[in-house]
Amino acid sequence: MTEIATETGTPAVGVELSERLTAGPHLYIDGRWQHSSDGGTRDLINPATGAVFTTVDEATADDALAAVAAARAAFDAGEWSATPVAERAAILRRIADLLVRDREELARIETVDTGKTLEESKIDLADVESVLRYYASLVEVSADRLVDVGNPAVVSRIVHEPIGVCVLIAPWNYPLLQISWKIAPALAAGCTMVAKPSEVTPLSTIAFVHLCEEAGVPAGVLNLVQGAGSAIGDALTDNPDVDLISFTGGLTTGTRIAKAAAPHVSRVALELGGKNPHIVFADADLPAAIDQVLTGVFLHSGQVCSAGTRLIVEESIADEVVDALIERAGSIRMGDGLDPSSRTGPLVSEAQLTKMHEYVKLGVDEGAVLRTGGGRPDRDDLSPGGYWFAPTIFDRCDRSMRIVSDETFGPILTVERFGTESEALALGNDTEYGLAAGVWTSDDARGERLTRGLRHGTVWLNDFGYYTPAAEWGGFGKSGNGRELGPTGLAEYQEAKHIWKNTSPAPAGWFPVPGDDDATA
Ligand code: TXE
Repeated sequence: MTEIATETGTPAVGVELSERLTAGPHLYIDGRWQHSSDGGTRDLINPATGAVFTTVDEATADDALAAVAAARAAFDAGEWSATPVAERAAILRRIADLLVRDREELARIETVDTGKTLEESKIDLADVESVLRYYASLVEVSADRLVDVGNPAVVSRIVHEPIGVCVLIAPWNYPLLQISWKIAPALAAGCTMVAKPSEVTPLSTIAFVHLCEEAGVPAGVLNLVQGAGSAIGDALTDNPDVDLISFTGGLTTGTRIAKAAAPHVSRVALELGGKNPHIVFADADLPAAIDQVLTGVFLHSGQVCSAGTRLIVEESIADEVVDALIERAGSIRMGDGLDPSSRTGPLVSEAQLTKMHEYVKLGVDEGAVLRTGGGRPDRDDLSPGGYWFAPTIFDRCDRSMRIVSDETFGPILTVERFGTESEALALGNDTEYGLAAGVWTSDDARGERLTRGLRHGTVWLNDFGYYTPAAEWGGFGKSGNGRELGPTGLAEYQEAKHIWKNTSPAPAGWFPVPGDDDATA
């Protein structure tokens, strides 16, 4: 029996899942598991070791076209959208139950694929479960409404219908979590879809699609292809059969997808990351603020779209805060995610590791002061092939520096200092992104001014990083458009239709009827 092996010798996943995942096939099109049409495969690498741990099928553009065609045919057949809402909700709840059944195995898969700690993977899975249950409940409550048109004979209604065929593209930092934010509302709404996980971390999504199949999602409704965006991206996004593309990833890829979709007027929802300010005033609860600034930037080695990578701190407390952060950063226990003592793991890939080294060099060249980190941690116990990068802090930064303006997407904190509230607000808004921001102050009025003044999709006051399925998530500016989660996250997958019914039909009376006395008068 094949098991996905790790360097520690422990099987990465349980036997049941491991067999179907290692053996494949890994593409799921029109209800059939299949290999790539050209036999192509991709090796998956454990970021904690740099070693290949399994191989999956990699789709061709033809496979991607076939997946979209299957989703189109399934949608046009109309069965899924006509399935009673209660039944669709029951399937979502069944998927959630199966997820709970397999959570230990799924968590190990996510950890070996991404490098994140097992505890983080388990939290992700609990969140996936919540999202499934949230949309199952939400869709059961009709959002349709009556409109008063000022004529008692007319019944005017707004109803919501599935938008159609959706392409769901996810990144590698929260593979299953992010694709679940798309699959759950799309299924709830009655859409059909093609899911494309990141080629770097497809395994948990493959496992999840097995669970959806087991839960009774009909053939053609949920299709799965994985592969590099450069190979299959155009087939998925420049495609007249696609009604909506929901994408989470980088700004460059997001704008490319928006252009590809434009000729077809496909709806495009983008979540493109951020460069998130974390503002600390001198009157804040400092122990709490320091702890949350640390967590906000170094959790998951900073590979979080809402990571608080820009500390904007009041000058009078800046040295105290930065010194405390440096001390705490040095004590973060980094290690293999399967080791329960690890509090954070490696970066996901060699490409991300190289990117961090380049940003550190850039920061030093730009004149920022490197206070801690900046490279591989000085530890003999970390696997030599792993993608390790120490928590890094740059002090004395300013907005002219690219380490302050670019989304580094790794464990690099930059520190800017401010004197007045208006300076803090201006700095917090001085970014092309606008995904998330944090503010720490004990002054309620100031907190209210800042939370309203910051142009970001989520603002935490005296807290950082939390989200809930019932609250919208998304960004201002170049952090994207549209919203995931909450009722808006379901509306993304729906068309609003106005139905006007006259219970007492009558002529419009606008154009004169020949022979009518009034008309000839
Ligand atoms: O992302 P890409 P990458 C940011 C972060 C990171 C940078 C690049 O700054 O350093 O993006 O990461 C698919 N058509 N974020 O290169 O390319 C790709 O296969 C269709 C922020 O990994 O955006 C993957 O499934 N799809 C982010 C997905 O897009 C295409 C999380 C994301 O990959 C495609 C990750 C194409 N032409 C990175 N090209 C966040 N918002 O949380 C690629 N893809």
